[in-house]
Amino acid sequence: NRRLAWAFKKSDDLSLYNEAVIFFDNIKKNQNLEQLIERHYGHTRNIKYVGNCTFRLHLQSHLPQYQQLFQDAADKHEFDWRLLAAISYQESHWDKEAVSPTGVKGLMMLTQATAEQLNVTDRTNPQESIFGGALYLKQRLKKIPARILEPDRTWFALASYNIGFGHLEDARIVTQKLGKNPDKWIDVKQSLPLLTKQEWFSKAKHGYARGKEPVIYVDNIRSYLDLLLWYTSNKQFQESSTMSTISDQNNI
Ligand code: BLG
Repeated sequence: NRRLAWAFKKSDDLSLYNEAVIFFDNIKKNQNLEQLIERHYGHTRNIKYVGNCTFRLHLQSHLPQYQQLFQDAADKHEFDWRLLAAISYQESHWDKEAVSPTGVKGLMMLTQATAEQLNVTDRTNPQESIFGGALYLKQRLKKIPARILEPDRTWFALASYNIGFGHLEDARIVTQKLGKNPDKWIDVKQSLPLLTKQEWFSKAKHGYARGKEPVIYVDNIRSYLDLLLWYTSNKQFQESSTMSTISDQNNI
């Protein structure tokens, strides 16, 4: 943790300083400051976990095999490929054979039911999994009310990808009941965990849900996305990624 400060030119004229004090008072009162902090730092409390060297190792050892597929699927559905790659890292650590104890499988961890709905026949096939996951995310996005703007729209779609649209709707209703804004991720992320509490899930349409999971899920994806944006904008990454593609083609 580092504290931030604003610096002002030393002067007898305090008018700028006074305006700044009023400005910060206002954005604290109307919660704009809280929104800004959530938008830029809300997901970084897990950064110790994602900022370790495993991610960097996987970036070199696993990502190059799938990068083109992420790019193709992203082009088809108008996403940033790094968002799809971040989801896949959260889901499977870019392991195409990944399987959960409940049988959820593949790079994008599709359930059997979701795979059937998407016409995915082999969930361990990277192309089918990535294109299926991208289509499913697109469908989730379309279900989010149009008045919810980016980036919250994407965070809602991700939560729905993970926990299902019904439970997300329940959490939004809880948010409303608590007098908060059901269209803001910053508020809904506080209500989702309440779906584990009988007091709340007994009144929810879709019942009990492991509501803490989508909150961690979205935070982690945001952190992976930040890291991917950072690494891929770095010239060295671009060179090493091209090199690994060339050496793959030559079976080196
Ligand atoms: C998601 C499905 C949603 C489904 C929810 O589960 O899977 N998403 C995908 O298949 C992409 O369709 O919503 S529903 O159709 O409305 O019911 C809820 O059932 C997947 C989640 C589950 C989770 N990962 C993608 O995020 C997972 O792997 N859970 C493992 C649980 S355990 O470790 O086996 O206990």
